[in-house]
Amino acid sequence: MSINRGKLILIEGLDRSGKSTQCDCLTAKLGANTVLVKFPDRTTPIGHQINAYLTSASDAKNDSLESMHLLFSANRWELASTIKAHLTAGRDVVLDRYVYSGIAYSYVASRASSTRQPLSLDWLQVPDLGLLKPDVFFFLNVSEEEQVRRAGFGEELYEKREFQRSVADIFHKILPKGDETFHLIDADKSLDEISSVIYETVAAAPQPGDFQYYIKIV
Ligand code: Z5A
Ligand code: MG
Repeated sequence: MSINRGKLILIEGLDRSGKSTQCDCLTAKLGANTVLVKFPDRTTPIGHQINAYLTSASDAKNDSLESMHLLFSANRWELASTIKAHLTAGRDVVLDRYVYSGIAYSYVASRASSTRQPLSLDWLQVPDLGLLKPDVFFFLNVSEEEQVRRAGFGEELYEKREFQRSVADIFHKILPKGDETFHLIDADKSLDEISSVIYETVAAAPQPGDFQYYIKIV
């Protein structure tokens, strides 16, 4: 008898929207047969380079934006076969950020300087084409007022108000429309309210069939 494959669940969202908190809650609620994968995974050699980029104080970063974008994607590709193996073995996998973060942040970063060429959505999505598509996808939408109130905001490279406003705009432009696997969540609500909605939605999601891969993201 073959085992049912696990569900691939993605939680994306704006900064400080509570993604990591909700990923932890969901992983705990789904039980021991669940794996949590956070992107960027800063523990790999590629992840070390990404961490240095995100935590460096230098502003002279725009020249390396194309290579950083490819590194964020490579960081997903280096875990792609591990994720698929978990799903095939019947384990649910919870993703904290994924390809939409990749596209949105690089898009805005490439427009933050007038001295460089902005990166197009066509170019930005190509490195992630072929990655597994999530079976259930949540986007945590937090208001700007609530976002800046939450602990830790402003510690890393992209955590500036103007930048975050532009990130919110592009996320809303590129998020799936009319896709029943996609769920927009009001992340200003309490932690418990959000975690109940997420868990109930995952529990009610149909048993996934064949693996689906991104052939077009935006
Ligand atoms: N990035 C990129 O450029 N390209 C890519 O391909 C990828 C990422 C994948 C680091 O990401 C940066 O990498 C990010 C995008 C870029 N840049 N920025 N800015 P990260 O995922 O490592 O970032 P993080 O450090 O985890 O922060 P975060 O994701 O912004 O936070 P969060 O996970 O959404 O929130 P949280 O840590 O769960 O909660 C934040 C605080 O709010 C915490 O004190 C909680 O207790 C509190 N909280 C959470 N939920 C609630 C509710 N409902 N009510 C009240 N308070 C709450
Ligand atoms: Mg987080």
